[in-house]
Amino acid sequence: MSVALPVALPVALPVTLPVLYSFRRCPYAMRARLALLAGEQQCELREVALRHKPPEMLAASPKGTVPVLLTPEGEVIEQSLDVMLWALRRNDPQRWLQPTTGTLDDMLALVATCDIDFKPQLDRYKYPDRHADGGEPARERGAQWLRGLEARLAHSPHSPHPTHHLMGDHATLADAALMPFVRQFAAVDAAWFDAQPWPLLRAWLAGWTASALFERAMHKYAPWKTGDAAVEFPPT
Ligand SMILES: N[C@@H](CCC(=O)N[C@@H](CS)C(=O)NCC(=O)O)C(=O)O
Repeated sequence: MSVALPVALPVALPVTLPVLYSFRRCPYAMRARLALLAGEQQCELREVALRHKPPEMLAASPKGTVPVLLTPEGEVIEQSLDVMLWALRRNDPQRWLQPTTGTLDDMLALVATCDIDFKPQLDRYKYPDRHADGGEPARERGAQWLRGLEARLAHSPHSPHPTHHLMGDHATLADAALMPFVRQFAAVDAAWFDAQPWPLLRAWLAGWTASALFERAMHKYAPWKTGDAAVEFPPT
């Protein structure tokens, strides 16, 4: 007599997604979301209102800035650049970590100049009342750095497509990491920015802001609160 053995039925395991605390308009969070998109990493996105940071976020990352990524393994990644690297080291189909001009270290050094040198000038230019050396002097110091980007774009190999990138013949982490900050700088006084002799930088910025990738990165989410159903990023 044959005995029917119990058959193990496939069970759909609950998938624990990484959790991304994000703020739509934050340039650091934008760069993180761009890299999560490029790396095709699905997350649960929790939109943060900066005036009402969720206690869950502050418990995980008391410094209280976005973005913060909590991995299913329990890792807390609390710097935007580290979120980018986390996503792209898992999956990098567009070779964002493989510049064809310079190395990954050169790329990280360029991002550091954005965060350390350029961002303070952007803040001073954007909010002149909050800084003694704000306004036009800050704009000029920021412009100095932007001239460097224009020169980089001028030297980038761009055939067969007439598109220029910061670190070689394709877009990389550097372009995505810097773009949200250049975008903010350009928006402070668009007429002034458009009058500068930076055709390549303008085209680079326009290309990024018109891209489908950026549109997906800027999807709108309602602020998250405890108990809300999970919403996914990228949006489905
Ligand atoms: N070094 C951080 C900076 C992040 C940051 O400063 N984010 C801003 C928003 S754009 C923030 O969360 N500020 C806290 C606040 O405004 O309370 C990173 O790269 O992630």
